[in-house]
Amino acid sequence: MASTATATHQAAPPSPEESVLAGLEDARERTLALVSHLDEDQLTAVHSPIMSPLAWDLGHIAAYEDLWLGHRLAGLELLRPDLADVYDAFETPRAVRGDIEALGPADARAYMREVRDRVAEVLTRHGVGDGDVCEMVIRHELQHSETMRQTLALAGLLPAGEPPAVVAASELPSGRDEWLEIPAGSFAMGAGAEGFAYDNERPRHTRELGAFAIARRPVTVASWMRFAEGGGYERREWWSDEGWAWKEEYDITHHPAIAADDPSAPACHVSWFEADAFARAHAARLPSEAEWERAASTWEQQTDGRGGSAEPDRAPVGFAQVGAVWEWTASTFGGYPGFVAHPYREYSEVFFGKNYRVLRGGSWATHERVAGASFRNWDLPQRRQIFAGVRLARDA
Ligand code: AVJ
Ligand code: FE
Repeated sequence: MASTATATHQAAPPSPEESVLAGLEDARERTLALVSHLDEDQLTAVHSPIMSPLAWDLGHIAAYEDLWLGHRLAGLELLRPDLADVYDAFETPRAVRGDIEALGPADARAYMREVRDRVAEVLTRHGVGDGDVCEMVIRHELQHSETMRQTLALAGLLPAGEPPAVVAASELPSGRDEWLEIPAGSFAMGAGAEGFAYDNERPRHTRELGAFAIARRPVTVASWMRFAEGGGYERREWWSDEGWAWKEEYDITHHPAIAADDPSAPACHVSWFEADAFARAHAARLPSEAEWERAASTWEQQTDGRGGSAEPDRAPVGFAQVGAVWEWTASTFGGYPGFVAHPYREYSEVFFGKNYRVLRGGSWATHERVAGASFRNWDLPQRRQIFAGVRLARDA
C-alpha cells in the first residue's frame, strides 16, 4: 500500500482486514485483466474438453468466495444458492461445464462484484478470524488465473506479452557443475505449524534420503528436440507400459509448442509419461518430491535462494527460481503421515491414491503467493496443458 511515511509521521500498518481486502483486490485485478481482451464467444466457448469455459472460472471464483467468506466465515446466507451446484467443481466436472446453465460473462462479472462488495462489508465488521480461510480464498483466485492461462494457451488467446521471454536454462555460470550433489541424510519435509499452508503440506515430518544428484536446471527445448529427433518416441525400452500404451493410443509425439520455443528455454507442455521416458533415455530418473524439496532447501541455503548472482530473479521460489515450468516428480499424490483434511476434504484428500503425480516449483504463470518450497501441485500423468517440464535426478 502506498504511504508517505516520514520520520515524524509514521503510517499505521494495515489492519488484518485491510491486508486481506488488498490481497483480494489484487487477485481480482489480475483475473479481470486476463480476460479483458476476450469477447463473449471466447469467454463461453469450450476450448478444450479438459478445461472449463472461461466464464465458468469467473463464476466459480465468485461462488468459492461467497461460500468461504460470506457464508462459512461471516455466517451469511449464500448470495445465490441456486448457483452453488453449477459452480461446485465436483457437482459440475470440467467435462460438462459447457453444457450447463452457467452465468454468461456479463452476469458472471456482476456476480463477482456483488459477492466482493458483501465480503468487504462483513470482513470490515466481523474481522478475518485467524486469516487462514481468507488466505485460501485469495490463493484460490490466483490459482485459477493459472488454470485460465492454460485454457488461453490451448485456444491461442494468451494476452500480448505472455508467456514472457524465458530464462535461458542452458547457460550455466562458468565453473559450476550441472548437478547438485546431496549427501545421504534426513531432513524435515513439509510446512511447519505456523502460518498458512495447505493441508497436504502438513504435518512436517522427518524423511531419510540416500545420496542423490539433481540437475541444476530443468531440461531445455534443445535437449528435448534431440530426444524427439533421436527416436525418443520410438524406443520402447525408455517408456513405462502405461506411458507406451497412452502414446500409442493417441499417437503422441513432442508437443508442438516445444519445437516453436527458444532452444535454451526449459521444455514446457511435457506430460509425466514423456518426462519419465526422457529421464530413462538419459540414464537418469525423476526426483522424488522429497528429493526435490530437500534440494530446494539446500539450494536456498547455499545461494540465498537466487541460484547465483547472474540469474534474473523471476520465478516463484528457491530451487524453481531458475525455471519457468512446474517440475514433475516421481511421486504420486498422497497424504503425509498424520494428514488431517483442512478445511475441506475436496481440496486435496479426494485426489489421494488416484494416480495423480506431484509437481513442484512453479511456472511463469504461477503467482509467487501461491507457490513455495513445500507447495504440492498435482495432475494426471498424461496431461500436457499445464506449464510443466522436467528436472533430472540420479542416485549418487
Ligand atoms: C492445486 C492446481 C491442482 O486446479 O485442481 C483450484 C487448485 N483447487 N480450485 C486444481 C484448485 C480448487 C488445484 N491444483
Ligand atoms: Fe477452484
